[in-house]
Formats: sequence, structure tokens, C-alpha cells
Amino acid sequence: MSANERYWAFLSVLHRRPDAWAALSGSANNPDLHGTVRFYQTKYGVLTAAEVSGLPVAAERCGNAVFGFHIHSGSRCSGNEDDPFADALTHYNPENCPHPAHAGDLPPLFANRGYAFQVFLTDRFSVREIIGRTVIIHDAPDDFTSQPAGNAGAKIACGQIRARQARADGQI
Ligand SMILES: [Cu+2]
Ligand SMILES: [Zn+2]
Repeated sequence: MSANERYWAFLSVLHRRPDAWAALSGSANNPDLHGTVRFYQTKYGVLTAAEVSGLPVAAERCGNAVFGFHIHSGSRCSGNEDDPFADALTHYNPENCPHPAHAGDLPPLFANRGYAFQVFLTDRFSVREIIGRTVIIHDAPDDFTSQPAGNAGAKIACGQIRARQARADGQI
């Protein structure tokens, strides 16, 4: 397959129903924050498409518009007063690597007046192994250096990764 053919093949993958997806909701302090992350298994890795609205918009010039983005190992978006999504636990890291070599480390979201749309490829995990885990958005950029989690700040949105549902008519 030529590079050009591969490009168009990836675009066509995005027309499929995703193999897994997560519906993200903001914390109590971020009620307008919502998003969907779709995961498509390909032979090159997992094509991941994130579409998020309601990200915090900085009032000041040069304010932050980059938000840490990870798959966390926990299965629930519950928590406590200090950390509303504490039960999402830490970055998904089956190989016991340092950050940012965790399997769950994703490119941070770049917001456009609170809206982000990103598609990227990662071969650090398969769709199958992330089902039941969680996707987290943080309120600060990931510095891709600090341990254990890139100093990305508070968790502001969370969603559980679910497998694609079989359709009622028996097609999958
Ligand atoms: Cu995180
Ligand atoms: Zn990490």
C-alpha cells in the first residue's frame, strides 16, 4: 500500500463504527465539559479520535489551552471531594514503564476556544485491553517529564471505555 493509499484508508476507518468508545463528562466544577473518544483497531495500531467541547477557556492572553490526556487503569469515574475521579487510578501501564512511556499516555488535547478535535494513531495498546478502563482529561498540560504522571494537574473529565455494542439485527 502506498503512503497515499494508506492515508485514504485511515480516513475510511473513521467512517466505521468504533470498536470501543468512551463518553466523557466533566467534574462538578466543569459541568459543560463533554466529549467522545472513539477507538478503531487497525493493523498499524489503534486509531483514536477525540472530540471534546466545553474545555476551560483561559481569560488571560497566553492562558492555558493544552490539557493532559491519558488512559487510566481504573474502571470507574467516581472519587472524593479532593479528586472527583480518584477511582480512575493511575496511567495505564502494563509494562511498568516511566511516564511518558506508559501505554496510556496520549497526545494532550489542544483546545480551540474550548473545543478539541484530534485523531492520532498509537500502537501502545490494543482496543481489547483498554475496554473497561477510563479516559481522563486534566486541567494542565502534560510536561512529558515529571513522574509519575507529567504534572498534568487535576482531573477535570472522565469516561469509561466501552466495547462496541452488537447491533439488534445481528450485524456487528
Ligand atoms: Cu491522567
Ligand atoms: Zn503516563
